[in-house]
Amino acid sequence: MMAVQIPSVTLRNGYKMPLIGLGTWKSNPGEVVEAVKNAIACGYRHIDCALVYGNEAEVGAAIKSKIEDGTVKREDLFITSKLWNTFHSKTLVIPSLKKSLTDLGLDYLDLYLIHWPMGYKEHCELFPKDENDKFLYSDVDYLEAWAGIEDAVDQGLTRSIGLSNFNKDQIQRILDNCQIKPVVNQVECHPYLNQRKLIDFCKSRDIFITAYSPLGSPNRPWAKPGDPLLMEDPKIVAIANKYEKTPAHILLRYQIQRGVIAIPKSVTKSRIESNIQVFDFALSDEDMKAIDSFDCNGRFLHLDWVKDHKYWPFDTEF
Ligand code: NAP
Ligand code: SBI
Repeated sequence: MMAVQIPSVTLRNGYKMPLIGLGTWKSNPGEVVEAVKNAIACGYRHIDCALVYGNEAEVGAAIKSKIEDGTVKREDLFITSKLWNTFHSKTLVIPSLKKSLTDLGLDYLDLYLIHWPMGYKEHCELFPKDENDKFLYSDVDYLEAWAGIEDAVDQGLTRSIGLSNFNKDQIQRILDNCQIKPVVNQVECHPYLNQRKLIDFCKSRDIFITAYSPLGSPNRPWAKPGDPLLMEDPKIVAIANKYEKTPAHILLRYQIQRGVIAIPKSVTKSRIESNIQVFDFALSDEDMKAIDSFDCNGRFLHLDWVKDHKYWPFDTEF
């Protein structure tokens, strides 16, 4: 098997970020080691991680193994992690980042993101809730978390920093108050929620969009029978048949062709290998426009169970 060469974008600080990365949310510790090893073997160089996924130690073991067997060097890889919502206080940022580094077995990250603008109650479990199962919040301002994350750059713990799940007003507030600008905003993005306006806003500010749930996150824990399945949408299937590709290929090609980085998750060897077979064909302008037209504000990760948090990001147009 020939490893695929995955193209990169160049971030505002000169570092390169591969256009496709492996997602790791819901990848069980018992399956993610093989998944990451298989991914690196077939050409992935970008892995999307987070402390809250509970599997960074296993991702780290796989990275170590592929460095030790000579497949890659550390500097060939682009490793992202994310600051969880219970660690937004400035004093908690660096210790939390160091926990991710220790688990991943790394001495620096390529990219560290604020996972969500909302803070949750600190010094608790990762999902602090009261006796009625209602989330407990902190009102720590995400600007404080950003200041902590900037210190991490100064200390050499991460090369780049960015945001996740921030709306345009929250991004602008960061830009108006920062010392170091974010290079990326990672958000849900696929044909049902194509994020055209947020992409244009970010592009004008030199911020790349990373598309999470690019395949529609069919295994999200709250999926219900009868919910729409993006990969089975007849309009996507028809385009896939026309190009003799799979629906996943069409969804991933759509993103990279519009300059958006995509991080499909899989623990299945054949799908991990297949999901990077998107650099040998192009969608026509008409098909790109057709896919654009499937937008229906179809958000799968709305987190409306925390919609009364003052920083819940989804109460604006974009
Ligand atoms: P996704 O990548 O859209 O979908 C993953 C699902 O699709 C898995 O069930 C996977 O199954 C299946 N799949 C993968 N390739 C396939 C193919 N070629 N054909 C058919 N099925 C396929 O969903 P996601 O995990 O929500 O999003 C991707 C990544 O984005 C996450 O893993 C995480 O790293 C990141 N993310 C970030 C945030 C954030 O708040 N920043 C939120 C959500 C996600 P198998 O694994 O069983 O193969
Ligand atoms: C988790 F580890 C647990 C729940 C959960 O729900 C929202 C989406 C999310 C997240 O915050 N980032 C993800 O990749 N998935 C998540 C993660």
